[in-house]
Amino acid sequence: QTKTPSKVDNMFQNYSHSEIARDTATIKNSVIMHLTATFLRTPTSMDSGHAYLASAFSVRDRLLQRWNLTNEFHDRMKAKRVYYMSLEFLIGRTFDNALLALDLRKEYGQTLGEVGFRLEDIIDEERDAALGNGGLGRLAACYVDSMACSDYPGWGYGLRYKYGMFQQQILNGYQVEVPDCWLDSPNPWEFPRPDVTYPVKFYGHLVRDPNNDDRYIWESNVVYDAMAFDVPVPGYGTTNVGNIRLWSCKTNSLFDLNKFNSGDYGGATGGQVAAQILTDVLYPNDNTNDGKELRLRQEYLFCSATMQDIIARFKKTGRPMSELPELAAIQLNDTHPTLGVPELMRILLDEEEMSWDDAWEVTTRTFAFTNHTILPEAMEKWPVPMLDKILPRHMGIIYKINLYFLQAVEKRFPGDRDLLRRISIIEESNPQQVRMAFLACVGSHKVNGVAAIHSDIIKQTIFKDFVRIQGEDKFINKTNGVSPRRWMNECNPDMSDLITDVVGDRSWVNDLAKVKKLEERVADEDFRRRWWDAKQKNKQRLAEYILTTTGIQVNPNALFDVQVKRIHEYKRQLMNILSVIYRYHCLKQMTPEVRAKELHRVVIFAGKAASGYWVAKQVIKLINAVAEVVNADEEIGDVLKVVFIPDYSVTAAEYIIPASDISQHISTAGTEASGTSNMKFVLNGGIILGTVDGANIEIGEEIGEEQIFFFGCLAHEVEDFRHYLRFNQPKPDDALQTAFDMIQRNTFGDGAIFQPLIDSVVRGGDVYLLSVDFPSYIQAHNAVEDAYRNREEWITKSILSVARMSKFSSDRSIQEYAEEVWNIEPVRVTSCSMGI
Ligand code: F55
Repeated sequence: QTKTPSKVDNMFQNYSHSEIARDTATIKNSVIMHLTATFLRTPTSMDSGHAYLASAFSVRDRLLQRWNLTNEFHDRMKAKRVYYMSLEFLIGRTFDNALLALDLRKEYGQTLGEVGFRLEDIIDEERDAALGNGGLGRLAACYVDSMACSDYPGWGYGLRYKYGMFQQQILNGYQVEVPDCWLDSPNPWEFPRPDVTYPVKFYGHLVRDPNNDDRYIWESNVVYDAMAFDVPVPGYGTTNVGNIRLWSCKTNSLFDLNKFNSGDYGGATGGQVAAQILTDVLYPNDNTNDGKELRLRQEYLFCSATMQDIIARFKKTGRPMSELPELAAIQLNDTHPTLGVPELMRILLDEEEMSWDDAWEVTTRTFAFTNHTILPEAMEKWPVPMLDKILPRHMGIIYKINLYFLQAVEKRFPGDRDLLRRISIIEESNPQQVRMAFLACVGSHKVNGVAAIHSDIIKQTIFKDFVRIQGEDKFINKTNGVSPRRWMNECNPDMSDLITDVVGDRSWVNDLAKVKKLEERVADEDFRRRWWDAKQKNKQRLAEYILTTTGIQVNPNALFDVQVKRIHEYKRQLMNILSVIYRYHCLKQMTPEVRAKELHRVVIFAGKAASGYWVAKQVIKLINAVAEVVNADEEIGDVLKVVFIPDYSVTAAEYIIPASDISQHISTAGTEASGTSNMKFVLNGGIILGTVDGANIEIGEEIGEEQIFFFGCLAHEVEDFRHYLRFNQPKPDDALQTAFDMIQRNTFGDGAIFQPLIDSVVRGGDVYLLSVDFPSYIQAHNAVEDAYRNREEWITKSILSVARMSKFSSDRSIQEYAEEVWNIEPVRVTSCSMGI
């Protein structure tokens, strides 16, 4: 029985007009309700774990109300949607974020206080949703946050990994990986949607449609089901709630009745167990592609379920398929979701029975593609035989896309065989490989890099021929950004309160241009003092965090010098620790009197190495070996401490970033596409020591060169240096040689285990140019020290930096994508404009 529309509208009107309850009595009731009815506890038997869960479920109820309102509203408005397809969403925690977005932090703090808990402790009970590796995954999370806050109708699509990014333990100085069983406890922030489930086929064979040359029937009996879980994304200061739809995998032959009837109860559900594997685990590689077949199947499950869902949602509008690009824009977060392109083609050709040309037009107008790296080892390529076996229909479609593309190019550039070989989507290697970046490029109407320098580089390197063929306008820059909600307001409450005082209200959180006003206060003595004190308090908080996670005691009055990011050779943590070794050497040479006058410094590292990346793991071991010797050296005392904080995560970053004085972003020029933590550090009043690379360059342009410490060779010089070093021994300067000598003389334990690291510089061609940049790196460190000693100058730098950083809000990035790539507009959700 269906209800009459008028009755539905009446119900909905009542529902949508009832704003969420904010009085503490109602909140307390709902927390107690969840405690008793959802978790079978009583107020007397409540521990902080259950206090968190009950509070979180009560916040979730309030979010749900707005979630429904938002989606119903967008449906009714037939708003154009953007779908951000990403294999990774590095969300972190949600509870505090939701409290701030809904403006309920005070109320929940009070309610929890009344039952004997501190809000900060309850917040600490939540586990991170770590469904990503690093920058790329966190960017996706910031972008969905910005879409929600700026009222853009946008959803993220991703995978619900049972095991997220592994947890890192440090044992005997080495990284040990521990599985991240984040779903072992109830997850208040996901809504299972068993009704939103799609079948996804693998393997099998093709049957040609005798009446339609473009159409095939794909027969397969390996079918998985992808079931949706929705993760709401609360918009700050708006009714709008975004969504991340994550797919979880199971078989669709739920139950094998024959096996069950023959008494094989285990076998009857065996299919389900096997199928789980597809969404079981996140691949823990950043910037490397190891080409595993399971990963390819993971990517396809994701793309197929997402494309089926997007089309099902589009069909509800009743518009013809040819109008898909008017109502949907799809962004590919790197090449990982590129199978979405042939999958959309397959659906349009085989199921919607469109012609090839019409289907291709719809596809290319719908997709756009973001490139995040040019490191050769990160480029996705799949062997043709593997793709052909797992996805025979898609392989056929890719061949045809390539054929038509090459034919068009041949027409415009007749006889240029080498051009065709270079741009072919199929690499003529043995076996042949599908170049996913080229497929993504050909299947999209826009291709972008993630910082100005990176967007230039990709136009001159991997997409050079494509720029000539498809035109300059297709290749654009969209400099990354970060969410001021999480990366200022949430993680740095004291600095945020100060900014709020200056701006007059908290509206800067959604409109970062307003922080410009800080410049007016740069000479205000009282303000400057409070600015310094806020940083000191954050350093105190980090010192406590370091003590509990490592047992190392650090002095909060020392300079905090931070490098936290994935461990990778191109990011050059090795260069950093070698400079620490050299500093240690210099300090040891000094008389106690001279040494006592040195600037005190805490060098902080954190970051995970991919499990199979041996060199990166040795770097972690070296850092810990140096830390052990230096920290135990009584002569050195507080003048130098070295800390490796284990298990870097979004939550750890929220402690670390607000506490930094100087942070290091020291990749070899031209290798870090953008970086996003560089933005976070400066937005929290920290100063950058960095190379002329990625977004460092634009940060310098915005805040002024006096506010940033640059060093090292430039991107256009790298090729010549590398060429030179291929044929000539590198020449370490005295400082670098001293550091090598100390390692080899077993100052930090058995030096032999670190010889491969030294060899990567002196014998391996020094691909990342440590020997080239080391002298200017040491000089830059000295400049930092001089500047920090002049406290007043330092405070000025810090305030001016934050004031001039508004470009790096992800709200700006998202607005640019919306206007220049997606062609969508904000839709403000209001219950009165529901027209009911
Ligand atoms: C993950 C999986 C694969 Cl197969 C390849 C790469 C990655 C990954 O994590 N990449 C990544 O994080 N790239 C980073 O993207 C950031 C956001 O654009 C950039 O700021 C950063 O420079 C880049 O390295």
